[in-house]
Amino acid sequence: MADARIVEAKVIVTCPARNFVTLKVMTADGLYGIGDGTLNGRELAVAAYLRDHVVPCLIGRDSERIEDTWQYLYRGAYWRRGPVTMASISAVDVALWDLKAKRAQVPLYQLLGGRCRESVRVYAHANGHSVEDLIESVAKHIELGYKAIRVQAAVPGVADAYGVPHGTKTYEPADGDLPREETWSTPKYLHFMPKLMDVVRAKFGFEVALLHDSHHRLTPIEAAALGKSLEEYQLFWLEDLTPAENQDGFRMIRQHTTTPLAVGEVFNSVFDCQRLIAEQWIDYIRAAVTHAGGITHLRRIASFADLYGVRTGCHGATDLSPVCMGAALHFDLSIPNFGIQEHMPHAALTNEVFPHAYSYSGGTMVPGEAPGHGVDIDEALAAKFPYKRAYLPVCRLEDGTLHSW
Ligand code: CS2
Ligand code: MG
Repeated sequence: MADARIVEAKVIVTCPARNFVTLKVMTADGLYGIGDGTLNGRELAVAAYLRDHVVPCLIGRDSERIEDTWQYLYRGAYWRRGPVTMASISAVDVALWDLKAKRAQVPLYQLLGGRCRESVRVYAHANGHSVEDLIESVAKHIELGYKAIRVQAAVPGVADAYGVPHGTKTYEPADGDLPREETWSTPKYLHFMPKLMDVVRAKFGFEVALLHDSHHRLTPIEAAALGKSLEEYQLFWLEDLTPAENQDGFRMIRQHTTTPLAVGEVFNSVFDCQRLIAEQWIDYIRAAVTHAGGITHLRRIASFADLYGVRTGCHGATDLSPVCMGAALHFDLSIPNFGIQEHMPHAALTNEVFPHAYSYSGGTMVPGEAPGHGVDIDEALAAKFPYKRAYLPVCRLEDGTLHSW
């Protein structure tokens, strides 16, 4: 008889090219499942929350009771929501789904209702220090088979545009031992964006889907103006136009533009997007498995969004570990209202520490057929890369005012 009681849970913090927090949950019958709890720039807070407050509650619990464990950690903590809590709950939730699917010896998507599609459409990141660089980067990604591409370029006269690497390194924003300070100008950006999209569409036509991320830097009326000025370029979406703490901010954007809107990579609960979805102010919800309470809660968000014709577009930056990517692909495959999945490939070293069954080809990904979510951690290798403090940058306007990064 399988004994699914949890006997041990380990928090593994490792830095193979960047920091990751992984939870490994072991059961009495010798199986284990793993979950991602990485919160970029605040990793050790999640590690401590898990180690000091969550792990003691897991020992002896029945790992098969996923929903009950979710409720226990969410309602049972009294203090609800917040990125640290929800990333911790997610790490547990994904580890338990992994365990359940391994015990059933099926790939996770089978437990989530089976496949709704053959593969998962993904989008890549193209960027450039100049328009010419960006064009080159888009061309390279088209060659790699991507049918959907996010475009970010340096803005003339602006010291640091979001999404463009410093120097020749691959783009990885959390690169400072202390937060690097960047400088930003919204008027210059708003002036430049239609010119940029004009060049990209002239060069590549309208077949490739184009996306763009404003990274929370605009006010609602500036966002509305941007959406309107880009309508003729028929973007797949404009992302994070304005900070979404005030969900009603999106009402104004929606009144002015038909450019599709995506938001939600920093959300950690359905309550962060309840009005955005119910009022149909957005088209894509970007919440991620790791930050929005795991598969259990993300499914709830997706089901709610489906009622209002809102589709998913899960965050998939490199600060979400391969464990998150694996889990996300099973989720993407299994829900009716899937939209697109972000794909920012991990460094080779990250992939070595997290061997995985998922794969990319021709603009799509599949999670693979391995039992569970199909992602593992090589603990011996992970131990060779200790945590290294790294912060995301902060952003200031040209007059020194602190702005949203
Ligand atoms: C970005 C992220 O992928 C995206 O859309 O907004 O790269 C984001 O900046 C990082 O995940 C922050 O940790
Ligand atoms: Mg983003």
